[in-house]
Amino acid sequence: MDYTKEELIEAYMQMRIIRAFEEELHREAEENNSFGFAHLYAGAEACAVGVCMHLEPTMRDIVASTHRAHGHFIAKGGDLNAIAHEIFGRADGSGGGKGGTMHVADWNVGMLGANSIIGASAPHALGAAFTAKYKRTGGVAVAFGGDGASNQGAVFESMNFAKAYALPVVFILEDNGYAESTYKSYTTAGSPCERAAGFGIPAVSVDGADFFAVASAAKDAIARARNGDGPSLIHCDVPLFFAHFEGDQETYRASGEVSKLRSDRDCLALFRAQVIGTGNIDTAELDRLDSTATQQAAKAIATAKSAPQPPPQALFTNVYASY
Ligand SMILES: Cc1ncc(C[n+]2csc(CCOP(=O)(O)OP(=O)(O)O)c2C)c(N)n1
Ligand SMILES: [Mg+2]
Repeated sequence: MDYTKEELIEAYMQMRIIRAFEEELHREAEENNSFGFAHLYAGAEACAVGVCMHLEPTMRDIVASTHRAHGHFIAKGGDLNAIAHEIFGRADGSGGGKGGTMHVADWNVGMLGANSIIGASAPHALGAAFTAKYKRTGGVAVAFGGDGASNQGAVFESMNFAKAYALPVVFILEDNGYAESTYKSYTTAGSPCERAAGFGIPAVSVDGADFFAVASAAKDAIARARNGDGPSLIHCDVPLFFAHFEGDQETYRASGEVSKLRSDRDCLALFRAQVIGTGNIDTAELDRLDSTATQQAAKAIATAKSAPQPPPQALFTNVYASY
């Protein structure tokens, strides 16, 4: 294996924390402990972690995210308590509790932010990549986006500009098959890699539930960007374990579809199967990480739920940017 034991443990722990956090949020939503209009990331953890493990947790390397952002935030090094507080609208949240689930961001670690405009992560990352090149920081920008987002014009404009200017940007297409309730065969022509090839952008398609496949493709793409060799695209086929949004009745899913995805395409189970037997890590060690992650996620959410909300005066701060 190309990774040290420490790297593997850290990757597994991050994936497990994202999963435990999302499962816990789902329970909260089912109990009507509302935290806004939320889109859970569970199922795609290998994508966020396999990519972000090659990035610095600083503003030098940027991640521009989507409406399904919790996994990207945590994988980029964002603090679990800060995101839990933000989601529940508490003063100690990463955005002072004023943004919530669809606006989680932490510029200290290079998490530019979630955003609810589908496809907007591509031009956001493009801008960050342009800055990195112009200022010669050596930084890389990553745009996460969904299969629905991949049909937006802004994404194509960004790919064109990125290639024309050889910008250090990597487009990660998290393809869960759906844009809201619509399956991709109703909306999408051609293939993501062929579209990228049209711009001369190197592209590869991987199993997004396979941490090692994502990590290896991301390592190459990020190295290419850092070396001045321009943009790349990675198409990751990912399962979506929850509905499009919390509260959605999922009438568009076939019966048994989600349980089959959970049993056949769980990145955590796959990771376990891949590392156990290599002599590097044993089951008991991973079990311990599972229970630590579950406790940490539950604690972060319980603490956030009883934490103070922002004071009324906070309405008047952070309204305008100052330069
Ligand atoms: C520009 C724009 N158009 C439409 C929407 C409404 N919308 C919200 S999520 C979504 C589907 C996005 O699908 P995809 O990019 O595949 O992401 P996923 O939810 O599957 O992770 C749409 C169309 C929006 N938020 N922004
Ligand atoms: Mg999708």
